[in-house]
Amino acid sequence: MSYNHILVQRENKIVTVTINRPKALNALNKETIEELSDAFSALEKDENVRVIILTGSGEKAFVAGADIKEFSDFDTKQGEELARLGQDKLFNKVENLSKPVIAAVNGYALGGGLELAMASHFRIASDNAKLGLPEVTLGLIPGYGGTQRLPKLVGKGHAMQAIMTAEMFSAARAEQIGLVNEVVAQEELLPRAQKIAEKISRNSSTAISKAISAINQSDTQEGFDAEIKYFGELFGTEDFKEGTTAFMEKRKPNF
Ligand code: DAK
Repeated sequence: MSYNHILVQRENKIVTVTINRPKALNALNKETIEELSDAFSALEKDENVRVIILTGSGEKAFVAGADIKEFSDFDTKQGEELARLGQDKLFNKVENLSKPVIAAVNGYALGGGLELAMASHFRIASDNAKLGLPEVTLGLIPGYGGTQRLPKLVGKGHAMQAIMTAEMFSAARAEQIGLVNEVVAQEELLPRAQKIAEKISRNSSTAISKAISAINQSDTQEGFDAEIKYFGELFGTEDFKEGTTAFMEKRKPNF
């Protein structure tokens, strides 16, 4: 499928998905959400893809939120329907993807943009990034999982303050409270993301997919059961044989 609002670029087994509406600071309109949903489904199925980097086009924004011009005349029903559809089609899909998704936050990550970064498996940011959930300034609350994912990442107190004040975090502050893992200079952002992705891609993709699923259940009792089940299952995989054999033969594994 060809896309109007996103770019999908491949380098070996690492794919970079770039949200490409720089004139609107990469705001997420319905079509962009559909395209991202389609691209993530295709990448999930593609056996030649190991890791996905998600970023925004230009030097100013990762994603400056949901497209305000598009939802400004929605009513109650449309709001709820679209929040549910967006969460299922994109945000939950990204979070539960069996392949790692790294958000490379290259500027503003606001509202739906920060929610998309938070749905990704982890985040690194450029030093000019600004992150926040300004929905209450529009008379809304975060509608793409922000009230649920932000407290898990930064704790309830920081999440309450961020959502109530609608203030933006600097990249340094975001790193301090655990919202992003690392901050680098803007020109270093994609090379750094690529380097992390390469490191991940040398490990067992089967094991990584189980780890993602287990970690995603980490705040439930089922998480412990899932870990036990996956752990057992992995003993029956080719990757387990290759990993342990390589260790014994004092060589690097070839997954
Ligand atoms: N939507 C649409 N256009 C946007 C946009 C957005 N979120 N953010 C920026 N733009 C557009 C601007 O309108 C401007 O377009 P033109 O006027 O040139 O046509 C262009 O991008 C450049 O923006 P600025 O001229 O404003 O650039 P500045 O550097 O001066 O300011 C800024 C950058 C990021 C501080 C500012 O653009 C800004 O405050 N943007 C809005 C941030 C924001 O409030 N984002 C929305 C958060 S709320 C829903 C589910 C979820 C949500 C909504 C509904 N349903 C299920 C229905 C989520 C809502 C949110 O994300």
